[in-house]
Amino acid sequence: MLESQLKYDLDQERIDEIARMSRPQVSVIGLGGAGCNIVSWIKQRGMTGGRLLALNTDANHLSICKADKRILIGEKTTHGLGCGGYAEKGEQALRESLEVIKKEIAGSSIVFLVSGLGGGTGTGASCALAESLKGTGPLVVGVNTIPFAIERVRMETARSAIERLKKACDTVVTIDNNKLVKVAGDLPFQEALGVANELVGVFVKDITETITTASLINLDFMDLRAIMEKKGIAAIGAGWGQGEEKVEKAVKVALDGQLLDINDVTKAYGVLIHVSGGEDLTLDEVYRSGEMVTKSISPKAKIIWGAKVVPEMQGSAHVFVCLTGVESAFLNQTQKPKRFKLF
Ligand SMILES: Nc1nc2c(ncn2[C@@H]2O[C@H](COP(=O)(O)OP(=O)(O)OP(=O)(O)O)[C@@H](O)[C@H]2O)c(=O)[nH]1
Ligand SMILES: [Mg+2]
Repeated sequence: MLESQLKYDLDQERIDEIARMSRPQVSVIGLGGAGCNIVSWIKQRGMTGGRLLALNTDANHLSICKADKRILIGEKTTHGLGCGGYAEKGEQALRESLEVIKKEIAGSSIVFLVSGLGGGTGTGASCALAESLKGTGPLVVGVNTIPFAIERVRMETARSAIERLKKACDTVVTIDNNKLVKVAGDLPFQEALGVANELVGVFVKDITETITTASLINLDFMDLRAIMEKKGIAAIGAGWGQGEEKVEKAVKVALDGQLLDINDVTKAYGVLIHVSGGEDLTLDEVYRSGEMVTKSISPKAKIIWGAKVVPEMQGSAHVFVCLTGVESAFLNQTQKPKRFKLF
């Protein structure tokens, strides 16, 4: 009797141990000003199951950043002063600090590289880090914002960075700041940036938590890998709904293309749907959201789900969809941005 009890206890311990060992390790790295702001947003909200790193060449900005670990990169290259919009400098700074970064993220199963494209540090360092991580083991997911149209010259910098990231990362999720601002309404610039940071922050936080902790529906890391590994560009959409049919309403908004940086959703290879809602959220509602997506996209697309209950969200639902293997509308814009005429 005692012996069998002992064996039972050992088996239980072994299950817990294997569960601990097999839990994917997630590193979320914010690079440059925007990337660090997004990491700070996540840190302030709290995230379980992943590690938050903030990397910048700008010591001042880094000092007000919130993260599990902050790293001043390229001290010799930039002396803590930032890159002033020069992506080559950002790249050089990253190379200078590469070994330190690699040690910090050793053993990760998934690495998110979060940055706002168009400047120096985030653009150059994201490209260089993605290239040096390629083929080394972890699933590398770039999460990048596209500059505002008013930042004309930065658009070209961003475009060539996306081309590079597309080759180096498994998936590059592009989020257009211009569309975000439209969705957010008539907000002052700083507040509009806050909305952008929140959307990107929620996306990274929800994926991380659903693959590392128990939730209503857990996303399996291997499923995530299947839709994101070597898939090129991805786009995300988000929607909110309330009352009856809240999930359906949220899915409709998420797919209506206001935010998605793609021209043709039917070409998506894979879809990740994440639903958050109050304790009234039912599994049926969540599965129905999948059916809606299948109808709007393509019956051939591979769909994976994650869902979690947030007690404060009673009566409402938040849905994000991530469409992988798509073509970026931004990248396909052939016309060059118009230049300012000075005289
Ligand atoms: N979503 C979001 N985008 C931002 C934010 N700050 C800047 N951006 C966008 O990101 C681009 C890059 O800006 P930063 O991240 O500040 O630049 P950086 O990478 O620090 O580059 P350097 O300062 O030149 O070293 C900008 O052109 C904006 O389009 C932010 O807080 N949130
Ligand atoms: Mg900066």
